[in-house]
Amino acid sequence: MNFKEELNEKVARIEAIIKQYLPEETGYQKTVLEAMNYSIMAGGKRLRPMLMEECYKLFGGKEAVIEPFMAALEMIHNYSLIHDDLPAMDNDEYRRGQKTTWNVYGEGMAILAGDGLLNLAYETAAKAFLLIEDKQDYQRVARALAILGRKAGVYGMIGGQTADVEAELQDRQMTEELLYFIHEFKTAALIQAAMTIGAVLAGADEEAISKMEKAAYNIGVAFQVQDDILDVTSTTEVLGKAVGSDEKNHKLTCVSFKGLDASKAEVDRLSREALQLLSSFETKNVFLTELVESLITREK
Ligand code: GRG
Repeated sequence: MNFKEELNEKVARIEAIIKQYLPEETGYQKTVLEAMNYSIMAGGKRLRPMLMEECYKLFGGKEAVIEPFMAALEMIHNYSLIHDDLPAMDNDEYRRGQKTTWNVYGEGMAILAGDGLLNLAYETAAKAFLLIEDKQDYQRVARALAILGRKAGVYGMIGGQTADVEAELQDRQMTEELLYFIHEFKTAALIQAAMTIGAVLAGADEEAISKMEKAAYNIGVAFQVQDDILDVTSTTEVLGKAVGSDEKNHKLTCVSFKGLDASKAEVDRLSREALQLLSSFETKNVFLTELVESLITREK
């Protein structure tokens, strides 16, 4: 099987896992449940759960305990996209080639759908406790839950989004430090959650976990810089969302700060460093390496 076929197979498997944890659309709250399912099943690369599972496998993980965490992280990612698309934030009407959640269900329902997915994420991740028996595994699951909360919260994604929103509203002078703070916290934090949770649940040692956190930082920042690049070089058809939205929203990005060529070089440098870190582990995961390589040249 080549990389592309393997990737498609893994996406289908991840979607089947996520579906197991999604709500039934019944009851007086049916509309919000529909909006939650609409958002999470509207496509997407499933990059975060994929990285999580591949890191888990790299350190010898073989159990189902990883699955609720994979679903939970994708729920958190999708809640952040629903809220980010709202008129009060980026005011985007299309994502993944489909109408955004607020554009279909209205703003109030989209806020609630995001909140619903965020809560469901922790309810889902907590189900990992029901899949284990050893005391050692309980400690790993507890640590993984704490990582999820921290990296998704004010010391992670929400913190990065806060700095981003303020930089935009106040036309704050962008410095390299602020740019990297935003990229690290807004984007790399969830990638770090994915990769370190995989390592923690598989029982990797402390040195390997912190090396994985560093590799994930590089992958996450490179991913965001590539996102900045695609916003100016791609098309709405390929991306499935409006291009040029960073300029429209007065966002200072790596491209506006350093220029296109320097941004491309940055994606390459950060990714190569991440690949070096991954190759320094005793065990190998060829698919994980190929996945990181594919992100350097990703077109959407
Ligand atoms: C609103 C709390 C809150 C947070 C928003 C993640 C985020 C912070 C905003 C989303 C917009 C954005 C540009 C985020 C940076 C990370 C990023 C490039 C997200 C898109 O991730 P993909 O490409 O999405 O993995 P798919 O559609 O493939 O799932």
